[in-house]
Amino acid sequence: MACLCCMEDLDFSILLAIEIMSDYELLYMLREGSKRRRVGTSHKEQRGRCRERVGNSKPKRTKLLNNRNHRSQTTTASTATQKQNHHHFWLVQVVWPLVHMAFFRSISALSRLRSRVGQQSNLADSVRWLQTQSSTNTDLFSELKELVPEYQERVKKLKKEHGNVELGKITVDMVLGGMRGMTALLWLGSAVDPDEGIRFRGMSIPECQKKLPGAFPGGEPLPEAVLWLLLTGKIPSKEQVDSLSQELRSRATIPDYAYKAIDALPVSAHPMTQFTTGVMALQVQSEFQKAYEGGIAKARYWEPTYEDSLNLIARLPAIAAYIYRRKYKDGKIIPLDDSLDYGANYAHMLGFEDPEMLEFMRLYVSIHSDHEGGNVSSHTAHLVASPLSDPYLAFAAALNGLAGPLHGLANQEVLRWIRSIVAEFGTPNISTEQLSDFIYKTLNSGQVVPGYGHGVLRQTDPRYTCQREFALKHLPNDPLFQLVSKIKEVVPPILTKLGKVKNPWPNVDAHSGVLLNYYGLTEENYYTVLFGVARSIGVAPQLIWDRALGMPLERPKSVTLEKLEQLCGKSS
Ligand code: AMX
Repeated sequence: MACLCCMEDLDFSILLAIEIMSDYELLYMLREGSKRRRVGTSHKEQRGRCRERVGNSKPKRTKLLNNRNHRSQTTTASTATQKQNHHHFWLVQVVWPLVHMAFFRSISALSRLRSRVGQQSNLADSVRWLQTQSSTNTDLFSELKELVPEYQERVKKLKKEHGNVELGKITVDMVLGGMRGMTALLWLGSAVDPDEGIRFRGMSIPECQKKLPGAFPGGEPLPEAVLWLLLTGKIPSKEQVDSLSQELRSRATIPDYAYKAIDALPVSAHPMTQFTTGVMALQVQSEFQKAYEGGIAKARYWEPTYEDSLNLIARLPAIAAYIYRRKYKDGKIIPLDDSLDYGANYAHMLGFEDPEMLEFMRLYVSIHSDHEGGNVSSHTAHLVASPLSDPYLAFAAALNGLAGPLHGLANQEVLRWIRSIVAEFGTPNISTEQLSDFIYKTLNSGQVVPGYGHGVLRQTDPRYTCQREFALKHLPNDPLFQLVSKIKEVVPPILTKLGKVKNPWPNVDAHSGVLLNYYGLTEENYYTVLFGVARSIGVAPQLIWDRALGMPLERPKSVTLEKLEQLCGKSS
């Protein structure tokens, strides 16, 4: 422990002590592992027993020594050599491996903690980081159930002890400017930094790509893993993710009337209109609505909300795929494949089998899942759920917000705009001047450049960057990808010159279309449906937490224009 004294940060000492403690547990677990497999005890029970054993180890050892002393007094054959052998046994078999393991684990813990010194400066952050390292239940509901009381306590404490702490001031600009920069929502799953972009439970996209389980080693993060992370704040193991995949597949049965509700719309209806209709039809099966009508207690609201949320997430790909098959293909339903994960199954039900497309869908769904709480779709879901509307009602409302061209529909607009460039010049291989002229033409006709700008971000969206990396790896010579790369060079200086655009850089929607197009999903009007399926994975966890934390009906105060003028008159 001497090295701890050299450490500048007390957090490190505490965390290192936790790490070392867990080494003893680990050793006992390793030794007990084979027994556990034989008798079939749960991991959790085993962990409890390990704790007991660590706690009891000293008295047991003393007893053993006493017994040995007793034997040595009564047995004349107990020689000095036997004693030596016994000591040797303890030294080699028990003490040395413990010291050895504790030493090396301490070194590795130290280096991991040291590498975080720049990022994590307080204990709360560091402990949160440790919490994301592991979890034990393979069942998501059980995992969540353990966490709910802890989070409830944290929120209760905050309200009681710090309810009056100010988070900022509200200006006229904010009221007239779409509430930009107004911190007014609790959102557990993710946060957007203007320069760094999204972090899912504190983890950037590259970190998620590294740490979350994929379909194969080194593969893109599985959407199920993102769901687990967003809901629990913990990094799931592959075993946990596989179990969640299986659970989602088992919940994915679609009632016939949902297909019929979609069929009642003309095929020409926009895919997002068909999608919202399908979600509304699924609402008939809401567990929350049934439980509420049955008089469920407030403390248990989150449980049927969890059921609805998982059912909704599980059923969306089949509904969404049906819409695609109905509108653009032969209308035949491709059944779910029991061997595939969530993202791959969605691609499969759409009619795609190329492993690269399946992998892209995993990435696509993962990165489109969540983008903190203030964006139109997420905020809408949270708002609509606040008077206890069930997750289906809330999510259908969110989809209607996502269908706006300044939000989720931008992905369709981007590919349409890129195609119009190609149509104008007859080739995607155009000069910088030609592209520049086209961009000015768009702006001069009073339109926005789709895929550029953002309400919060002030740098290139990391969701754009990871799609670009995927494209560089798999389709570097695709002409439309090359055009997208050129657009990224030409648009920002032009938008900057306008003098009013706060963020001239590309957002998530600037890239997805060319990748989908490359893999054969060419119907751009469908793109927002993909976004919608993904968004359920970000929105649903917050709806569950909203109910678990007893979040109240949302009801901000509005102000009339006259009152605003009057207030401004007073302050000038
Ligand atoms: N092209 C042209 N003008 C743009 C622009 C763009 N890409 N982005 C912003 N502007 C303009 C705005 O229209 C506004 O003009 P106005 O004062 O004449 O009304 C001015 O610049 C200031 O806007 P801002 O503060 O920079 O942006 P915002 O927060 O009001 O809006 C957004 C953000 C995304 C709606 C806007 O950048 C935009 O319209 N982008 C194009 C559409 C798009 O890509 N949307 C997808 C966003 C990501 C997502 O939600 N999926």
